[in-house]
This record gives sequence, structure tokens and C-alpha cells, in this order.
Amino acid sequence: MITNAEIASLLGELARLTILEEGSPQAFRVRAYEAAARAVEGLDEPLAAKSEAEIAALRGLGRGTARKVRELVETGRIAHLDRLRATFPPSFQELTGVPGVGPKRALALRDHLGIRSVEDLRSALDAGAVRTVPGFGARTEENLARAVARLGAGGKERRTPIGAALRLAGDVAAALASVPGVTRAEAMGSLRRFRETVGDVDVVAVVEGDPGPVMARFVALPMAVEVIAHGPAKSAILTSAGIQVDLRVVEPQQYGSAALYFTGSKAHNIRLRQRAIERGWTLSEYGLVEAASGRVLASATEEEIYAALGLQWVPPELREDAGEVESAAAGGLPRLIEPADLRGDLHVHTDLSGDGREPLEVMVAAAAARGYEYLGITDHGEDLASNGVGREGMLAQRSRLEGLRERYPGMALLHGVELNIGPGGSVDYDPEFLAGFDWAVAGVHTHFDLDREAQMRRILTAMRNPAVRAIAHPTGRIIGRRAGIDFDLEAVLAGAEETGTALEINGSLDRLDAPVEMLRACRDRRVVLLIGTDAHHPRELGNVAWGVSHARRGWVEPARVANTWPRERFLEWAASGR
Ligand code: DGT
Ligand code: CA
Ligand code: CA
Repeated sequence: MITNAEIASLLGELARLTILEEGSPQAFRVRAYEAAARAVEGLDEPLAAKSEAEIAALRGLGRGTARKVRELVETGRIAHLDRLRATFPPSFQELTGVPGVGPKRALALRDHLGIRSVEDLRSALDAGAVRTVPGFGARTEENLARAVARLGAGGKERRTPIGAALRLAGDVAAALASVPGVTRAEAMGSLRRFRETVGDVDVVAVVEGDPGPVMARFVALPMAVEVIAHGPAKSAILTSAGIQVDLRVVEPQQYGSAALYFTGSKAHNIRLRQRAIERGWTLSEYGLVEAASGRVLASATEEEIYAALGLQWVPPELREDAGEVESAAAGGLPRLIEPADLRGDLHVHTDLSGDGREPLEVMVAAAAARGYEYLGITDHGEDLASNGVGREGMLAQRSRLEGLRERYPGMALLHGVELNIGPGGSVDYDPEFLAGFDWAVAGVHTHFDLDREAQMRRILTAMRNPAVRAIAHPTGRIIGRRAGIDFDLEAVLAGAEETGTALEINGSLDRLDAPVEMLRACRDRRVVLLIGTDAHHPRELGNVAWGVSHARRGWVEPARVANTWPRERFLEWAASGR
């Protein structure tokens, strides 16, 4: 039976594609689908068991949506969605995601120049044709050319950002787990290793008994637009998002060896296989086997396979053959940071920032519900064109926060700000006004095109500013959409060490910034790190889990992350150097 999560995700897709059809995210039909998707997510009973009239009577769902849900339950498809998918294929959706393009302009480019993908746009830009489209001047053309250049690799090199892949894998796994006989369904591959982009999604399902039903369910998933392979143990589909999903079905006693094999990385697997061979064994997705006798030594869990090979169990985020096998052999793997280590959040927006969604009181309550010992509220400083907050706005927020302190004696409330690092390294307000804040992070939000030298000076200048306690999302990258600013890594790390400025690990799935290379380079330095969620909604306080997974990929131990420190130590550090 189709799950509520699947229905919600298809309604979400309808909303996204309707934005393209209408040329605007504000259109009534878009809002209706979004509201319906949210409503379905919050339901307890399965929607698939309800009649059209019962569905239409639910809050947030109307007649039109109810009809589509029934069509989906009865036929496994929504014809209207299939039409939209054909009109706006993944390559066109990608085009609308190029900074500065958006749905309206993508439609104009398509209608006037036949542009249907980023590659088409690249060629049209090279030919100087874009400026001929009504509403696109030479200036727009220049900006788009820069945005496209910043995208980096194109065409076949293109990989899917982790955010989209995680959503998809979650939907697939939930659907498969609902099939009788399936005891686990989990994402493996680069997704389990938490790489920031993935080539495809790999799923392993454990089935007791006949694998037929789970395979049948898989190839008929509503997000499938093409079946690439359909076998008893292995199948693959292409999904509407343009991402391939590989499914492998295994028996319970093979779970460990299958998980190990399909998690990879290939380089990590090769190292393990070498250790097996040295001992006269073989290692495959079916198990660790004594070559001479064919006896299975271990296969049910990853732990027993690593143990048999004389290794500590290696967390998936480390499996890149980047020194983890040597460390595991010596019993010296780091104790990686975990979500429970975090005692506070230091990058949180409210609706005072133009892009925040909920008032201060709601964000503070949500942080308190997580059991935090401290919280930094950081709406945007006044320099940020559309979302910035002026001085009176900040002062008013400060008194509101003051009023909340009594209600939350267990949580230190810091009145902070997310400053905007200008092209020369200056930040918002003046030193006197800045001194009134308890906390400040500073980040780059504009001028991504300055050269390496200028970006370096810019970041170092911000670090030397006594008001700045941390650099938020240090490179400013948006995964799959904007490469970060270019700077000399070593010089920035040295600057952070010297000034005591922390570097943020931004937990938003679009960012995951500082990048892994930067975190790994911090291992040999005394750089203070910080995990910030950049939450614009209470739900996004949960981004901390992504920040932690990303930090683990960078070998980060809890002691190096300032918001794992107990309240007194953290507050003392936060106030120092100001
Ligand atoms: P991706 O999809 O490019 O982001 O990266 P992965 O790591 O998910 O790679 P993928 O999907 O090609 O394969 C999934 C895992 O399966 C991979 O991490 C290790 C394992 N694997 C696949 N092909 C081979 C192979 O030829 N040799 C070995 N040792 N392992 C393989
Ligand atoms: Ca993969
Ligand atoms: Ca694969």
C-alpha cells in the first residue's frame, strides 16, 4: 500500500513542477499542493485507505488533490504529474536552479531560444544570444555567465546534491520497508558515507523469504520514470528527479557483508579485501570466507567482519581510504562527534530576518525543547539588502530576548547577529553598536567573484574584527549551485588560530560548509570549530544532525567543537577577545 510519506513527496513534486508551469512560487495552485503535502505528512492514519470524499474533508486537502490521491492509490500514477514531468524534465529543473535564472526566466529562455538545460544555456551565453531575449540585458547576460561558470563541472560529470538524494532515499526506503517480509531498507554507497554529492543512490533491503514482492514494489514506485534493470536480487530505476536508484535484496545473514560492500568506498573496500587475502580469506558482498574450505567466517554484521580482519569498526563517514584503515588497525580511530554532544546552537534566525519563518519566542521554545544549555539568536545585520535588520529592530529584539530569560533559566540566551562580510572585509553597523551584542558570526553573502588575494584579505580582515567570534559558512558555497569563494586554505586556518575566531560547520544540507577538506586540514591545528544549523524554521534546528555527519567526515572530535563545551566554559570563551 502506498504510504503517506510517498503521497506527500509526490504532492511536493507537483508543487515544484507547478511553480515551473505557473512561472511563480506564489501561484494559488502551488500553495494548494504545498499545503496538501504538509497536511499529509502530519496525518496518522494511512490516506490510501480513505475515500475521495473523506480525503477532501481533511484540513489542507481539497477536491482536486483528493482526486489525484485516489488516482495514485488506484493506478499507481498521477497522469497530470507524468505530463508535468515530461514537460519539465530534470535537465530543465536544473536550469531553473541556476542562481539568477528561476522559473520565469527559464521559461523565457526556453520559449525564445529553445534552451532546455544548463548546457544549452552555456552555449547560448557563449554565442551572446541571451541578451536578445526580452527582459535580459547585457548586464543579466554577464551575471548569468558568471553564475554558470561558478557551477563547475557540467554534463555527465554532474552529481546530485546530498539534500535531494537524502529525501529520495528516505522515500524509497520507507516504501520498501512497508512491504511484508522486509526487515530493513537502508541507503548505502556515497550517501551513507555522507558525501556532499552522489552519483546514484544505493539501497540494500533485507528480506525474509521471497524477494519478489519487494522488487515488484520497487520498480512500480511512483517516482520511477524508467526501469533500468529488474531481477530477483538486483534492480535499478531512474527517478523523476533524474537520480538513479540501485536496489540490492539480501538475506538477513548477509546484511553485514552487503552493507560493507555497498557502502564502499571502492578504495576502502580494496584495502579490506587486501587484508582478507593476506589471511587466506576472500571478502565479497556475500561474506568473509576462508578460501581453502569455503567456510563463512563472518557476514551478518559489519562489526564481526571488521573484528575478524583485526580492525575497529569504521564509521561510514570515514571510509575513504584516507588513513582510517591504518588507524583502525592500531585501535586509534578518533571518537567522532555525535549529535548528543551538542549543548547549544549559535546560528539561528527568526522572522525578524526577511527569510526567517517564525517569531523569536517560537525559535527559543524549540531550542529549549532540545535541551540546549545556550542559544545564540543571529538575524542578519543591516547590510544584507533584502533580509537585513536595522538598529531599532535589533534593539527591540534584544529587549524581547531579555524578557524571555526568566522563562528559560536553564538556557543562556545570547543576543547575536549574523554579520555580512563586505568585499573589503568590513561588517555591518559600527564598533560601538557591535559591542552591544553577546555573540556574532560573520559570513560572506555577496561578491563571490573577487580574486583569491582579495577573498583572503577579506576573510582575514573579518577575523581580526574583535566583534566577530566565528566565520559562518566559510566558503559560501551552495552545493551543486555555487562553488565557494577561492582562498588559501592554510592562510585562513592560520588566521583562525591566531585570532581565535571559530570556523562554523554549517549544517544546512545546501551548504555543509566548511567543506570536508578544510575540516581535515584542521586536524593538525588548534582551530576552534562550531556547528551551526542556520535554522530559519524550528524544524531546521534538526540540521544539527547533518552538521554532525559532515563533521564526522572531517574527522572532527567533540572537544574541538565549541558548542559541545559546558555552558560556563562556552560563555567564557564566547565573551573572550571582545
Ligand atoms: P557515487 O554513487 O559515485 O556517489 O559513489 P558510490 O561510492 O556510491 O559508488 P557506486 O554507486 O558506484 O557503488 C556503491 C558501492 O559499491 C561502492 O561504494 C563500493 C561498491 N562497489 C561498486 N563497484 C565496485 C567495484 O568494482 N569494486 C569494489 N570493490 N566495490 C565496488
Ligand atoms: Ca552510489
Ligand atoms: Ca550504484
